[in-house]
Amino acid sequence: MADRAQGQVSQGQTPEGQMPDVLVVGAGFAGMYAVHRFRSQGLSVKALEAGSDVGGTWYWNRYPGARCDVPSLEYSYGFSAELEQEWDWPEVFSAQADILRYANHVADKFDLRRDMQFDTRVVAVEWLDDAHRWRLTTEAGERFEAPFCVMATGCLSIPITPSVPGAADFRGEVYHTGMWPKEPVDLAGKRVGIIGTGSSGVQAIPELARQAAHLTVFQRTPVYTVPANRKRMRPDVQQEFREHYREIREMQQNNQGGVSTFRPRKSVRREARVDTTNAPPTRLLDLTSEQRRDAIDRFGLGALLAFRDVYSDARANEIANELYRDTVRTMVRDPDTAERLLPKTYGLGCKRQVIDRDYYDTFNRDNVTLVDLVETPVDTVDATGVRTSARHYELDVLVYATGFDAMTGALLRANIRGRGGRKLADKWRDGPVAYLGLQMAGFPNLFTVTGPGSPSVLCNMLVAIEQHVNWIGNCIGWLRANGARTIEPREESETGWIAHVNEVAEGTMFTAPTCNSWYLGANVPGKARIFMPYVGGYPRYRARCEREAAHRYEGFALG
Ligand code: N01
Repeated sequence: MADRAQGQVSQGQTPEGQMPDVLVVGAGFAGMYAVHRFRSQGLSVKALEAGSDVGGTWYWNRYPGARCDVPSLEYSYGFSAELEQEWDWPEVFSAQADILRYANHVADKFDLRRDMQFDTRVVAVEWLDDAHRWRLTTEAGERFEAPFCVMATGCLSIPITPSVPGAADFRGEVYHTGMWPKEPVDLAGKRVGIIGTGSSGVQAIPELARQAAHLTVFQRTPVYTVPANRKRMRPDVQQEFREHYREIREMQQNNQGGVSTFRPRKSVRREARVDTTNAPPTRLLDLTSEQRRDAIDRFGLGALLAFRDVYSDARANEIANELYRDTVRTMVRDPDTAERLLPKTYGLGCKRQVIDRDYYDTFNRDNVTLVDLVETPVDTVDATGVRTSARHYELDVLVYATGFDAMTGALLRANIRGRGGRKLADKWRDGPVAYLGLQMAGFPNLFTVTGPGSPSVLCNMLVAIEQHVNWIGNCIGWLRANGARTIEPREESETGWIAHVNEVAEGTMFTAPTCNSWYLGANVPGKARIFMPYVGGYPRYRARCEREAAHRYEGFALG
């Protein structure tokens, strides 16, 4: 290891005392699989992680109510049949604690920690032109070097806290959902305020309301949220998945969002008998208004998400938005509160769909107050609470559920410098430019897992991660076998890909003029507005990556 006092270069010693082949930044699901995959192909690897253990998103986001919106049987690694067969999920959609338990199990089973260093934040990533390798510097001053560097830093890993005047004066407890403490937070008898009503806020609000004496929700933009599936895992359903896992993983590979269409037949007989000839049409516009109402009465608000035209046709979208609003008006008892909770300035499908447990019902509780920050903006935070333009709210605890500097935040904060010392921050001044979300021209041998321009957050993340790590591992293996030392995209590959990423996003609700989402960078003041993930579908994207590998990486320059 580095001699911190003298600032000497440590070359990221592996057990054999050599410089590793690959340095990996991050030990979330991407970094964990990268360590395992690279090791299994005979590469030496070292992963550096800012947290004290594995888990990434699921390590940091421990706020009450945190859980995944992809079924756990699918939001799990597919690389080990043994792992699939031995792990039991307690719920269909798992809570954070269970997902973190799974991450720990994987780390133990594959002995991943042996090649990981925790409590180590990377603050500089620099290409050494003459030595043809990357040098990583940590906050503590340690240095690591390797010919390849893989940024497995996550898409939503840099929490943002808005700069509210006086925020530092608040004398109560302050938390961010994305950096929730490991130790239990006792909210009993306390007056809690929460700012933010995105996925994190919507999940946290019902739980905080149950625990606190009083909860004040400071809402700037109302949310579209649909009720979550809350089923316990049935052992026979899990068993049936286990019997079909190879087929399921194959289906994931061919699904737009990386989630299979597998439906248990043996264990869920009743559903299997449903007469599909009476299935609802897939276009909302094809239904009469009575049929639309009936669909919501029977299947709840989530029914609106099943109609494809809601995402592609502005008329269908507005009909769905209005149906949504009408339904919420029936769910919240106080009409003024209900009206304030209705999203009116943008449509369904613009943002990542939020899934909740008891969100609207929480506003029927006596101990919950909704504050509309558009009507009465925050003036200041002071020692005892939050002052809006209308009044002062006394608080003991203030929770920020204010989101992340998504997709690019972690990469830019790592101070990456490529050939000739060129800063990634300069290259990305007008938005991220990368080829396939995997590599950037001018930054040889640097790979990003689920980087901007790849399906990433629009895909089952575990599927997207495994595909990227496999591609990177194969690429490094191929370079070695073919005597190439470096790889980076050709500039024209990059510009062509970005044009394609923009083209497929155009005309969708994601990029509607009324839409302001973190996908577009709109949640960070000053961030370039550009749609960052690839919306053209995972199978199409995967085929493009495979074509590159099959054609000797023709879109890349080799050195
Ligand atoms: O963050 P967000 P998030 N004053 O950016 C508000 C994933 N995730 O952490 O819209 C007042 O969505 C902001 O208001 P506005 C998932 O991909 C998944 O909730 O900017 N309010 C908004 O209401 C998700 O999309 C899961 O007007 C301010 C909120 O803070 C992503 O993470 C669970 C403000 C931020 O919402 C991010 O979700 C949790 C200010 N100055 C997260 N600044 C699941 O798997 C911001 N806000 C289910």
